[in-house]
Amino acid sequence: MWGTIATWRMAHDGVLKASEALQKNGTAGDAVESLINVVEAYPYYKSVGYGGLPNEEGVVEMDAAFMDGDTLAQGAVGGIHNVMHAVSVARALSHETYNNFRVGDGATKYATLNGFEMTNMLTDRAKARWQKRLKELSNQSLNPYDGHDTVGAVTLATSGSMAAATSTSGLFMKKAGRVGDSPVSGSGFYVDSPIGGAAATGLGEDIMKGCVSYEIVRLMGTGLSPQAACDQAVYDFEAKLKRRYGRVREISVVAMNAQGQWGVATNVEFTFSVATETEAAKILIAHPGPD
Ligand code: SD4
Repeated sequence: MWGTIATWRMAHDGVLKASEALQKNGTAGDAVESLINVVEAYPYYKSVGYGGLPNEEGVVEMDAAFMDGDTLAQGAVGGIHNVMHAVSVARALSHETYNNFRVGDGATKYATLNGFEMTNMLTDRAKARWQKRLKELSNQSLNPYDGHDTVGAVTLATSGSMAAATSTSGLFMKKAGRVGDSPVSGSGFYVDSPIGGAAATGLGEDIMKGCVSYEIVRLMGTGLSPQAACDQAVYDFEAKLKRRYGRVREISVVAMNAQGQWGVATNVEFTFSVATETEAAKILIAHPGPD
């Protein structure tokens, strides 16, 4: 069995590409990296890679991660800049013995030294939106939370190996150096080949309070289906956060298990893309679950 699932409609072309590779017995790691690379390179997605919206200083800072579900090896970057494919840098870091999670200038330096494609990630379109927002902000208070989405994906190869990865430019108008859940193990992503994998999107500051992706994989490991694990992880956590913290923002998750079954849960309207050996690639909409 092979399969892949990824957050948001923007992942669909990447899901198609990954599906082709997985059908031909491609590896889970190559498939998930190529899926995310497609999204990173597309200039009109405002929240990932090239064309991603900048922080409040006008700099595009990206977070990304890669995890190999066989070895549990992980690599991640936080606040990296001027790099076309942050997830590929994260994957390269996953092969290192030490220094697997690098941030800011250190992450960018690693990418430069290791021959990754460097480019100014701020497109004219993204710059114009930033300038417009700066003008609006001189009259009103800053809400950095409009305009953010992460591409997060899980892949299952015919060999039974699994991988997970994420990439995002984070919150529009975030503070310089702010890092969200996407590169943080167990929060934005997690995968364990004999069990399954999960990825999250939404407000990182909230997702990190619950290590939501790890929790989904843990629940699948107790025998829950991906759907039951997603429901329990998201809705129990959402209720807890409301009780204990007073409010909760966007949280959406996707998961796939080692059998290619999948699940999603969300507290906002949420699109995702999925394909498996038995289901043609499609974009679906998930609606908020129990309050
Ligand atoms: C972050 N989780 O940086 C990311 C952004 C996101 O839907 O996924 N928004 O907090």
